Amino acid sequence: MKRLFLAISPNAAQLDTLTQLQANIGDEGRIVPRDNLHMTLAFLGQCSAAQQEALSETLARLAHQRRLPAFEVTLNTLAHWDKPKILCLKGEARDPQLVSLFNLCQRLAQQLGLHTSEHSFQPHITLMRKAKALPDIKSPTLTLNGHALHLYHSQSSEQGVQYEILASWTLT
Ligand code: 2AM
Repeated sequence: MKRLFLAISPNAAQLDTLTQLQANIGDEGRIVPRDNLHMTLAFLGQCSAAQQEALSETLARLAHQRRLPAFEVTLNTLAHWDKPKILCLKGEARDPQLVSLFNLCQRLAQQLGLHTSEHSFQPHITLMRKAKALPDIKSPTLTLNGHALHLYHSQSSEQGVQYEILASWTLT
């Protein structure tokens, strides 16, 4: 079994902006390493090889049929979420193509008997975990262009959790 999730990766310039922001949010928590920064569309939980294969086949077919929508989303609000104790840069899902991609990912997860989101969709990138409070600093504005959907494997290692991209599909 592998712990998997579907997510979007910021580009290099956006990663620079995010790491700069991280440098200003203090040290009362665990900074998410640059390589781990992502915007989740579906956390799938523990997946069997068969579930992973079925998911990958379906996404490959949909990508080939150009049925995975590209999108834009603006993240511009720094938020502290009490329950998961994270600090994130968040935005609103205004682009119907993003809403439709989110719904598609959730539907696939449900069809495969995987974990589905218990919350309404709030696009965000987690910057810090075990965060205690919201720092009083100005949020940058980040516009993500979703051009590719990635399947990530979340692995615990001695250096902490590491995310490996197992597969990617083009959004159109
Ligand atoms: P996040 O996007 O708010 O950081 C991999 O664990 C990713 O899936 C994380 O980035 C995490 O949250 C997201 N995720 C969503 N729901 C989760 C859950 N129930 N358990 C663990 N991670 C979850």
